[in-house]
Amino acid sequence: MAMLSFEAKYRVRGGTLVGGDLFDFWVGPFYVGFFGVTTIFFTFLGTGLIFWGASLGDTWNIWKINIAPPDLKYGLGFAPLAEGGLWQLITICAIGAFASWALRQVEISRKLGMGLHIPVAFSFAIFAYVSLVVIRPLLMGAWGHGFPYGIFSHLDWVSNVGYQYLHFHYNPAHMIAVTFFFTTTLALSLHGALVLSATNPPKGEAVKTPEHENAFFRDIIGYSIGTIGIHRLGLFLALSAVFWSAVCIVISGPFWTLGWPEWWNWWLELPIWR
Ligand code: UQ2
Repeated sequence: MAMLSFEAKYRVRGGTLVGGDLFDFWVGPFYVGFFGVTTIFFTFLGTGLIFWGASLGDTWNIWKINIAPPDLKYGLGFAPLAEGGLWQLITICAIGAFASWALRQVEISRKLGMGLHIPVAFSFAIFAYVSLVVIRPLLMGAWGHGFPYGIFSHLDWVSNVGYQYLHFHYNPAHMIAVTFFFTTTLALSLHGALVLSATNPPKGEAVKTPEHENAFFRDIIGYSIGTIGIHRLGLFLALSAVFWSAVCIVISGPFWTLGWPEWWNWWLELPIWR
């Protein structure tokens, strides 16, 4: 079946979480749904607020535009629009848009009778963002602990917060996150290379099968994880990288205020040395 007729066949009513049939329609190739409407709403409002915030700054240089969170003195209250209030509204719009997008993924997955792996995976990315601009600021008692919205400014924020803990690479959760990021690239490069090598035989030869893929890895390391297994592993590695990234920043401040190198003193203080 050609893909276009396949899509027409599965462009079916139902699977909505909210709104019943009311928003159950498509605009061109795009499914709308209640959460399509809310995604558009939050995206346009949030983008408009970003332009408003940028217009209050002193540059239109794309790299240098900055919309900062409120000063720490505002604590967990609302700040005046020009003093971080816009940042707060933009944050609400961002979370509204991201959550709407995830729920639109849920509706489409339900329509197609698929698992919810895609929205679950995307929710880890949302969790990473929310841990930076909501969870950690809440735990530290001020919205001012969120990161600023700007290309260079958010890089400066990451560097400054890192140095506040002397050497972030000594943060054990950061170590785990980095290891998962690197392992993710290893797994994807193995997988991408394996699939392309099997599907690109010498001219005139038939495309190779998963049996060839299994045989390659059994020959070289004595183990093949399998064609579904590699995708389960990839999802696990990628989500673990995001999860431990969120953990590593949420514990910095709320649960550990010294330099991260000092955290390792527990090792030197073990009674085995006495
Ligand atoms: C594999 C397999 C695939 C793959 C890959 C492997 C046929 C097409 C890449 C090999 C992967 C292994 C052995 C796991 C490596 C472990 C880590 C932590 C990187 O066996 O099945 O399917 O793409």
